[in-house]
Amino acid sequence: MSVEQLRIEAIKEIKEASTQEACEKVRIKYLGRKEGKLIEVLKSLKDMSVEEKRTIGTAANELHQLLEHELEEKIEKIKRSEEEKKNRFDVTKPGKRIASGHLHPLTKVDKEVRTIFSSLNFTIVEGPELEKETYNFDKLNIPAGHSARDMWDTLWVKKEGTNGLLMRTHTSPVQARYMESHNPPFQIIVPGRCFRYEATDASHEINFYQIEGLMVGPDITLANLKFIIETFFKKFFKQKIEFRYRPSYFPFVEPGIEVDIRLKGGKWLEVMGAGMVHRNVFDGVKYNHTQVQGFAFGMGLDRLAMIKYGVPDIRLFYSGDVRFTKNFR
Ligand code: FA5
Repeated sequence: MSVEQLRIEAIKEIKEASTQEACEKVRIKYLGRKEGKLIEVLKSLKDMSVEEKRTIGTAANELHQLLEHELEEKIEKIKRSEEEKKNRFDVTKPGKRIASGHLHPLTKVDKEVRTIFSSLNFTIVEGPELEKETYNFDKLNIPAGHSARDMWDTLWVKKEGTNGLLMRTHTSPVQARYMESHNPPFQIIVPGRCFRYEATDASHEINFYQIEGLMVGPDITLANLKFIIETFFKKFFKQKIEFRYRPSYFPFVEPGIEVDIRLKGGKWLEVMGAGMVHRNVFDGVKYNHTQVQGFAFGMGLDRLAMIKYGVPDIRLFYSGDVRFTKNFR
């Protein structure tokens, strides 16, 4: 085969080679030291005339250089296109997950509680966090000097005779506020933030949330309280629950009770204070206590969230640590 024919053939094959391996095969076929086609041409030179040796030898050397150059270029080209392929946007690949925001677990529980009570026909009412002493205490049958004031460690903002200002220690003051401007029958819940001047621990914060409940009408009894509470907890925990009612004391209810619940396989947990509204509270808001009765309850929203999500320490909710909150997507 002439050098020229070899050139045409080899160039054609280099053009057709689409991988690095294919290029290597072409290189061995034409430039291989042992059996390469060009070596064969050089071997055959020994039987030729001096003139032929010179022209064919030179042509063979030039072809060698040419093919090496062509192969090198082709391999570079293949490498470049492989690199491009790797970097190309592949629409068939699964997408990257974009980190999106989500609600705080306490906000979730708050929303859920509101939804359940709304479905039971309760109206949602709110009241001020900075509260007058009279609403937080006096109108709830806890006059100045009453030892029951010690039940609530209070953050006072202003002490002024009996007209002090404080950060409300519970949501119960909204009971009096609402009754002063509304007539029974009604049923409300009051979700809201409360403050207590206490040492914090796994179940106590200086700032936490409560949900107050109040239902007043001509013939409301403890049986209504029991029904509403049990319906609420069953809807909230979506499982069978055991209930325990213990006598307790809060100045604004009579009788006063404490409600415990037990979830499947768990232990008894105290979840709320409750009772029948005290006649002194009705008298204070100018209701006729011979004509109306009512029940009230107050529960800790943080405690509900702790039970629901198995959170061991209330302080985690307020830590601002996203490693904690991101568990509640
Ligand atoms: C009260 O605050 C009453 N106002 C509840 C009430 C309302 C009784 C209506 C009767 C009628 P108590 O101090 O027990 O009660 O608080 C109620 C709930 O708030 C507790 O069961 C607990 O879940 C939550 N709680 C109280 N203190 C803290 C605190 N420091 N940190 C977190 N949660 C708290």
